[in-house]
Amino acid sequence: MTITITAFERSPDGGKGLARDTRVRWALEEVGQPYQVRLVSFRAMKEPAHLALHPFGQIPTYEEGDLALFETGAIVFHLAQRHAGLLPNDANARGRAITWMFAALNTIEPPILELQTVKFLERDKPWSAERLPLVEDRIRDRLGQLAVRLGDAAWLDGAFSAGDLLMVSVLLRARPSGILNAYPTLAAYVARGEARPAYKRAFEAQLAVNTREPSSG
Ligand SMILES: N[C@@H](CCC(=O)N[C@@H](CS)C(=O)NCC(=O)O)C(=O)O
Repeated sequence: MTITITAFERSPDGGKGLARDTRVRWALEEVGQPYQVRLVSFRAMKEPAHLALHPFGQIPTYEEGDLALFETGAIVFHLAQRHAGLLPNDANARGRAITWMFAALNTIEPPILELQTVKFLERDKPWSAERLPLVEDRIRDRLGQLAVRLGDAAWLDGAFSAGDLLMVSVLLRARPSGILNAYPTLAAYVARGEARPAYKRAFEAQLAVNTREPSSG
């Protein structure tokens, strides 16, 4: 069955791989599933056809036959459940890998997103300069704790899993701020994720979209 995901027609990051279709592309590459991409403009994302797939008018979405999903955590989990390569077979190890998926999205990603909000959406507010260090400290607290848990291991719990895929994806969004560099083991962990052939294919695919010449038609 053909898998179709949606992605930005032009990502605001210009192809740095920070838009969330990259993590879905990465998961698809890890499990060896071919996929098609439907590119959507910001305007189209808010129109009824896209809202029927994604109630919040965002990307990415995932369609496979009569199944339509949104939320990257759900999409990655769906792929990991159906295909080998992203979740261990042992029930307890699987539970722990799923725990890391939630930790990435529920515990690590929120303060990182908050930083983007402060920097880009709230920078003209009079309280923005005061709020910035507070949000940065919240990120540092979490990254410090995560670095302690990772220790000198390659991945968070044994073999690479969907938990690592989401954690690396989330940490990548903190890299532009420079905060990640203060945690060399986490920076190395992210680099290990980026070195995976499946990540490279996913990154190149989204880059190709974002660096192509605009069509004249
Ligand atoms: N929690 C959602 C977040 C989706 C999301 O924020 N998508 C961004 C792109 S990375 C988006 O579509 N932004 C445009 C908008 O919200 O209008 C997920 O993980 O899928």
